[in-house]
Amino acid sequence: MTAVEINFDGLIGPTHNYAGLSEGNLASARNRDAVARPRDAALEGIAKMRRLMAMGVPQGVLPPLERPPMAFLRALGFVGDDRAVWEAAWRSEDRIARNALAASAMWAANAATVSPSADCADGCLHLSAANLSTMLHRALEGPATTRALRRIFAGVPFRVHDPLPMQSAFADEGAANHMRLCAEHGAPGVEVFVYGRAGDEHRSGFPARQTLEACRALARRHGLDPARTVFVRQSAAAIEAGAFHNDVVAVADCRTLFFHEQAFEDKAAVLAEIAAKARGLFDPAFVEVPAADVPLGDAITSYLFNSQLVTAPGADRQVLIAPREAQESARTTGFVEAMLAGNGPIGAVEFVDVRESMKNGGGPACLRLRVVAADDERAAITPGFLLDDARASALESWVRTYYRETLAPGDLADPSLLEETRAALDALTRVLPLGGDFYAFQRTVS
Ligand code: SUG
Repeated sequence: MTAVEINFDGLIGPTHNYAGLSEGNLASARNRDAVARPRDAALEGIAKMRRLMAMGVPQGVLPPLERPPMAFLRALGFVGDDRAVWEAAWRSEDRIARNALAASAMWAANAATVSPSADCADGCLHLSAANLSTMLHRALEGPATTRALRRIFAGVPFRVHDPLPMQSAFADEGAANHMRLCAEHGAPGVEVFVYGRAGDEHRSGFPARQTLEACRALARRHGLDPARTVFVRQSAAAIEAGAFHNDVVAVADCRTLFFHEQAFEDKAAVLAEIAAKARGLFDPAFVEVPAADVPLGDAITSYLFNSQLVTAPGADRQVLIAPREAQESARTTGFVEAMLAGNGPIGAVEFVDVRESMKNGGGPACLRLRVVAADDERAAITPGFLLDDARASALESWVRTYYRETLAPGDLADPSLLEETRAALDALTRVLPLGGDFYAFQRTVS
């Protein structure tokens, strides 16, 4: 069956700012309290979507979530009208208020884990929204993300699952810790789940945000065949060096796994298991980046692996869509030049500018959720969430109308930001087919 890979990018929301919320994410810590540029951020994101469309790769969009989520603040005992709730939250719990304002739903690779129908026992395309339970600001995303996914994937061929239970034993960060290898998108694949800890394990150091139990539960829900499913432990060294998700040190597409030598705890066992489970389906192509060429620290600063690895229609070698920052590291560029000059599966690198997202630890790959859809499934996606030139232009003019140019820490408590954000999101529900009741503020009268 023919199938295409569609990248659904998170549209960067109007409250994009740098709050230093993610322990273990070095960029987020480094840029804490920097002045953010929400308008540039959103336009950079749309420009990246346009680049992919120009390569012939279909592109979709996920809406930003409502920030702050008022129900969360009210559950913490803040009362009054929305303005009073917001002001009271800032007066007594400013860190909680900053968590409530995060535009982190932009990182769509953490929205869900997706298994194409070719891998699932019931022949449906399964999506499990992530619970993102490790970080407070991200733990607020799951229910609204599920709602968005149900609007987009509303048809018969789809199964959208709620996030896993919020307990630490089931910590799940979605597709950022999931890879799929296959002969071609529509063929059965080998799904690789990467975890940082067991559910009951207490590690020291930076948090491991994905558990083995969560991975197993996702595989069960999706009806994956154990003969084509691999569970891999991420190396502790990678987590300690700042790889808070697997997609900071590895990326896969079709037959190719592009990874850092120190990405996995037991590399030899991982490669052997993938090769064994792929037997009869395809020959995997392992492209390993040795630590001697690109030390882990350089890989994480340059974000080389947080690239989109793309098989473009008609191209004979794959393209890596890398962040501009990868050009700034001599060791990374040295490796990339040598790789392109060889005759491996990756034949080109294109650099994109997503600097505003990068400063919070989100590269090109973080901004997209990949959905492999067979022809009938693609046709069943709610029209209007797939981009064409006209809709991309409509989103750009929406951003130019509603977004602030800059957002500094001192601007965040301003209740007019709350009102502006609502006006923006309300207008968005007329650009994307979200309906007039998608956001909570549209459903409640305060
Ligand atoms: O979860 N940053 C995000 C970046 C997510 C990147 N995603 C992937 N690797 N797939 C995170 O750490 C920082 C927000 C702040 O500090 O304001 C943040 O949430």
